[in-house]
Amino acid sequence: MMKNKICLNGSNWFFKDSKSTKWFSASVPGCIHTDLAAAGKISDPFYGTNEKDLQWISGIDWDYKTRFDIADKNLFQKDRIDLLFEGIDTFAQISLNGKNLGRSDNMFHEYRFDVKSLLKEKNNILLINFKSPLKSSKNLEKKYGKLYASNGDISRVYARKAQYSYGWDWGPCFTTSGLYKGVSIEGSDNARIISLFAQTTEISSKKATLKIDYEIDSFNGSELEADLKILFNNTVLTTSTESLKLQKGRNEGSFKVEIKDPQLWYPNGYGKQPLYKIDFQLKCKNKIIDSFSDRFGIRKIQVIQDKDSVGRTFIFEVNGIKIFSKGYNWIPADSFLPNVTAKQYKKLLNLAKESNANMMRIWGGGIYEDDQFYKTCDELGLLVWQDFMFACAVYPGYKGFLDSVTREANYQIRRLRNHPCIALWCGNNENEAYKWDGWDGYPIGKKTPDETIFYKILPGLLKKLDPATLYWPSSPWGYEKAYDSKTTGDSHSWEVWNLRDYTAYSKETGRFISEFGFQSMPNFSTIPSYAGASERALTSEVMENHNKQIEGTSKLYRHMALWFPVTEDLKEFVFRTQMLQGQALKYGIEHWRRRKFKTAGALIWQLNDCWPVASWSLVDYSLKPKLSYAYIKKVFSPLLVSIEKQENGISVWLINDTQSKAAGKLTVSIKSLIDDKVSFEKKLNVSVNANTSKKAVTLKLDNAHQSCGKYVYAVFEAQGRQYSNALLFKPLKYLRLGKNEIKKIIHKYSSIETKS
Ligand code: BMA
Repeated sequence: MMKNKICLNGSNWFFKDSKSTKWFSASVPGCIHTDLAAAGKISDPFYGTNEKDLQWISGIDWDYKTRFDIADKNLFQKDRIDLLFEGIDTFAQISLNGKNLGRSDNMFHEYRFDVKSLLKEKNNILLINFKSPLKSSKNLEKKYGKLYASNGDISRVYARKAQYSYGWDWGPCFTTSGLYKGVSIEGSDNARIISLFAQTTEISSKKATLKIDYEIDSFNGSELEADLKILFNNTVLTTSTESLKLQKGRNEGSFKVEIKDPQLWYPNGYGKQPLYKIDFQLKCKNKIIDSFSDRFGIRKIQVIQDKDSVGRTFIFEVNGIKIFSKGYNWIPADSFLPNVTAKQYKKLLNLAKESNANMMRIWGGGIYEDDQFYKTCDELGLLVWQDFMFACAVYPGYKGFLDSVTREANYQIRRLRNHPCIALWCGNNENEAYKWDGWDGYPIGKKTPDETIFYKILPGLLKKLDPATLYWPSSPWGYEKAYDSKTTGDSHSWEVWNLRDYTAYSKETGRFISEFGFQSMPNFSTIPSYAGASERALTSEVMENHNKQIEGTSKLYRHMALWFPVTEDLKEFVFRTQMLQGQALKYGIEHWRRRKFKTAGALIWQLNDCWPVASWSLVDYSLKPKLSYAYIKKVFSPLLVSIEKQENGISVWLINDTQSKAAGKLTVSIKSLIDDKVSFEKKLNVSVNANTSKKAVTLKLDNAHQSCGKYVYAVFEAQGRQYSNALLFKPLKYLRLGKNEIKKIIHKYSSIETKS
């Protein structure tokens, strides 16, 4: 009776160019670019300028096929037999045994086809004909009209497909096709569980009340038995059994469950991440016909938006504790999605956690991430700011598009809402910039065709499917000024990297900085993976192709020239850009952490890369952290001592994200980088209350103490540990030293800054 599931992923897949007759061996989950490379038909897409020569791949149609037998004869007795695709990228025509099943045009939801009348015991042929994604989106653009988009071909807005695959300012243009997730045959009797949602409605120290919502598709309207169990550490805590009188079709209902002495889930740095398990079984005459298991956490997450003298706060609060959100923006971990393994997700997210982060933002130009991503965030205590997949554009508003988005959101919200890490749903990335900031010449103030999506469809679905989690229409967004308000909502801080020196972060007073970033080179050891020996010069075509921002390389030079002598030595260039990235981000983060909770979050753009490239990432494509990562780990520390430059001296601040008061000895000294001489020293006893920041002392310093080569060094000794920080008075480029000596001093200062 139990549901049969036959997995069709595996080795028996083939692919070909639709016009040819010769098939090649393919892998599924598959992607045309990686399959072509594995078959030896193209060379490494990431190497040199190969990207430019491989654009033809997304301009033509491709076929994937598999041949399979059904060994389990019982399957044919099932009431219903479905062919299930967990993810099709993107425009495809699907047929089984020569019969057309239907089309796909959205990679963000599953596709299910009834195949009961078509399936045979032997020699089933499943064929998927992928239409060129580029031609498909351009055809839709021709039909419905040109819209607006920055990054990639503008027609991308018509494709419900990962937008970065059309090219981004950190990623190549590989507009992929393929089956990037599971494919299976599923046979069921009587009914199928569509979804289950474990929602905490009330928490006290003694008990938590849960509302468990279920949705069931009944094929024949029979009466079934439902068993629900809640487990913790493999021990059954509660069991409920009910008889369900189901109508034919979709049925909804809920259970109320109480859990005694609930163990609450906390973000990293604030407590543990206990996970409960829910088991739901549907039975017919005591035989299980379908079952569903998931994990969930008990926690209450709110975003405090109280009115204050400037506007409104924007503070995540978990189980009553105000959180300063520290973390990263996340982009897909590869241009070719099937390449990303569970190990990679774990490695990258562990690096985020190890750097004292507590939040990840899944940015809207990528994908709703793989289950592994959310499971790992649940385990590590990383809150997730989840964008819906729309970025930097004006999207269409015709009915077919809105229906597709509705199906997608319905599917994704159900898939993700049990994860305790999900902290906020956000409509899109930077789309409001068109209406409010006139991006790409869009008429300011003019209604955009996609408003129904962000102001009606998505909030409407969430109200029903995940009412306790805040829906935020866009990032950045504010009430009075919808795009990038500095007084309410979240803000993206890009003036520094694009236009100004990093000290300009001190002017940025946003309430929650959901993006800010500073570029650097990838690690020196990563460069040979894309540049041959003769190409390893900064201005070579290959190196420039591996910095996708317009004038990105020249911005690296410009920022370097503000602080260091500019070097042509590649290894040293890598070092100095990564050091500067660390210094710049540290400068911004310290400023925002000092403002705690006037500013209540700092999410760095970006944690990771999708190929080897010079970008804003902290960990490059080889999964090796950059030097800048060490800066972040230190500046994200729950207890931080921070030095702020003043007109005639300095102030030293203490920032405490822990839940207890910290008291200890503060030593502030002025040292010389050249001879290590101490020209000034002050010791004092200081303290800072739990979850606050405080200016501990202001010191006047005369000019002699502030000359080039001198730096302030502050050490706070508390809770049996030392917390140190350093600040330079003048850029090291002013030191009148030979090339090698200045290099030594730069490296020396970097190790002082990163030493924990
Ligand atoms: C942001 C993002 C991305 C972009 C990044 C760097 O605003 O939303 O679209 O890649 O800036 O320019």
